[in-house]
Amino acid sequence: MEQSILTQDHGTWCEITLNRPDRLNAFNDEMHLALRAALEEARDSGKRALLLTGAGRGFCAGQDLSARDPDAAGGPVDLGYTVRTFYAPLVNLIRALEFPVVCAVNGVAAGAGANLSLAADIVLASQSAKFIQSFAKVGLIPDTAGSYHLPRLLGEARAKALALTGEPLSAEQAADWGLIWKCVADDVLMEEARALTAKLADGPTLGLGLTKSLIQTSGAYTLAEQLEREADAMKTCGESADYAEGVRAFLEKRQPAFRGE
Ligand code: T3D
Repeated sequence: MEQSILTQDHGTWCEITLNRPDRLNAFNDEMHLALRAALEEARDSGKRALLLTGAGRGFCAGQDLSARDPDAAGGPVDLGYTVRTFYAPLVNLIRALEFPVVCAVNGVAAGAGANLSLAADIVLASQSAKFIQSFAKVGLIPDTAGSYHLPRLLGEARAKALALTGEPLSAEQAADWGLIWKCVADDVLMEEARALTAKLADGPTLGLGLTKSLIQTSGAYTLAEQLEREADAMKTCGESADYAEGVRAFLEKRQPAFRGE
C-alpha cells in the first residue's frame, strides 16, 4: 500500500507530503497518525524548517467522508472525539514547533484541509488553488482552528461569509485579503516554496522560533505584558551564538552563517 505521508529529508529541513491523491489527500485515521509522527520526527531531529504540501491536484479535502457514511456507521460518530484526538493535536503540534513551517497549497484545500494550511506560519498557494470552508455543506462548523484563524486573519465579516456559505475563495483573493502570504504561478509553486523553506532553515532558528511564538500568542496579552515578553525574548536572543554571528557578519560586511543556536 502507498504511504499516506511522504517525508523528504533535506538536511536542515524536511518536506512532508500528504499522499492520498485519489481522495484529494483527505484525512483518514492512518494519515492523521502518520502526519503526526512525521511532524514529531521533524521536531525531535533538530530540523530548522519544514514544508508541508499535497500530492496530485489537491492539497487536502479535509476529513475522508467515506469513513463517515451514516448508513455504514450504525449511529452518529462522536466528532468531538475525532476532533480532539486527531485534528486539534495537529494544529497544536504545528504551532508549537520552534521553527518556521511553510505550507505550499498546490490545489484545492477544503474543510479541515483548508484550516490545516492556515496553521502554518507562511502559506503560499498556486494560482489554481482555492480555499473552501466546506463544513457548512455537510452541517459542521469550521474546525482545525478555522473559527480561530479566520476571524483573526480576515475579520468577522469575511470569516462569517466564507464559513456560512462554503463558497470557494481563490488563491489570488486569499492573498489579497491577507489569509495567506502569497499566490504564485502553478509551475513555480514548489520551487519557490522549497527555496523559501531552505532559506528559513539557514536562519537564526532560536530568534525565528521566538518570533513565531510571540506573534501567535500576542492576542492573549496586554501591551505592557507583551513588551515584557519581548524583553525576555530579546535577552534570550542576545545571549545566542546566532546573534553574535549576525552582528559580526554585519560589521565584517559578509553574509552570516547561522547555526540555529
Ligand atoms: O472527524 C471528523 O469527521 C470531523 C472533522 C471534520 C473535518 C472536515 O474536514 S469536514 C469537511 C470534509 N470535506 C468536505 O466536505 C469536502 C468534500 N469534497 C469536496 O467538496 C470536493 O471534492 C472538492 C470541492 C474538495 C473538490 O471538488 P472536485 O470537483 O475538484 O473533485 P471531486 O471530483 O469532488 O473529488 C475527486 C475525488 O476525491 C472524488 O473521488 P472519485 O469520484 O474520483 O472516486 C471524491 O469523491 C474524492 N474526495 C474529495 N473529497 C473527499 C473525497 N473523498 C472522501 N472524502 C473527501 N473529503
